[in-house]
Amino acid sequence: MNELLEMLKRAVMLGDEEETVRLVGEALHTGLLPRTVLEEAMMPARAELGERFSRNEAFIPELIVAAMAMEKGMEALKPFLAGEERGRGLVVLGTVHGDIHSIGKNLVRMCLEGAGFQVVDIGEDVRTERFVEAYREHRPDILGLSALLSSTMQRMPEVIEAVRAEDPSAVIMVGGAPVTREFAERIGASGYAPNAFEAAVKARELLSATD
Ligand code: B1M
Repeated sequence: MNELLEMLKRAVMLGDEEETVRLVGEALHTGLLPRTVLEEAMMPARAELGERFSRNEAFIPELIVAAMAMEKGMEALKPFLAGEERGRGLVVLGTVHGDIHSIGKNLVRMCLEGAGFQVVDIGEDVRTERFVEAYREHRPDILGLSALLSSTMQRMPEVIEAVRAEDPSAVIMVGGAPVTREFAERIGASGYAPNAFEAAVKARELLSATD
């Protein structure tokens, strides 16, 4: 890998926001394409950290500081990304009613943005009617529902039913610690992802399936 990209990847993984922004600028200045910076430094940083997390070699605070550095890097990169990279698809994302956990949902948002999706984050403790309203307003390619409590995940089927009453072909992805693939299938979600990195992979898959 290009030495600069390697340094950028390391800066993201260490959560060094200042160095991340500086290296994004330097990489672009040396003529590297924004997409190369994204796909060969920033996304691999997140992927590697995600793998370390799965192996219990990295922990939540590291994921959070890396996600923050990633966000700063994305801010610096976004103006240079062509429409193609930003326009992979639109996702409306929120945590269901009664649930104020935001960290996982925010990581999902960052990973989706990192993968080129435009994301409208409608926040936490989002009532079913608000999901329907946001769906109507934005007509997203994917609606993303997050839940961290075994009690609040029971809201997901209600949201799916209400949104599908609005648009029977709505593509809805669900996730969050207590949510399982089996649960997602049972409630009729279009897709499920166990973590933020997989959410971006799944979102791409869902969109290529509807092309
Ligand atoms: Co809460 N909490 N909490 N909490 N909290 C848990 C979730 C819990 C497991 C702790 C425990 O008991 N061991 C437990 C839930 C038990 C259950 O129901 N199964 C719990 C509880 C009980 C509660 C309260 C009820 C406590 C109380 O008041 N008695 C209360 C509920 C408040 C409410 O929501 N109404 C509560 C409150 C809080 C805080 C406010 C203090 C704080 C939230 C701060 C915030 O988010 N702004 C908090 C926290 C931090 C946690 C723990 C410690 C960490 C959660 C987290 O951020 N994980 C958690 C215990 C734990 O996990 N060790 C716990 C890190 C994050 C990166 O992972 O959120 O799983 P996660 O997200 C992942 C994946 O799930 C996935 O990708 C993410 C990134 O890889 N994912 C998706 C998430 N959404 C997705 C959507 C997708 C796809 C993938 O597609 C759309």
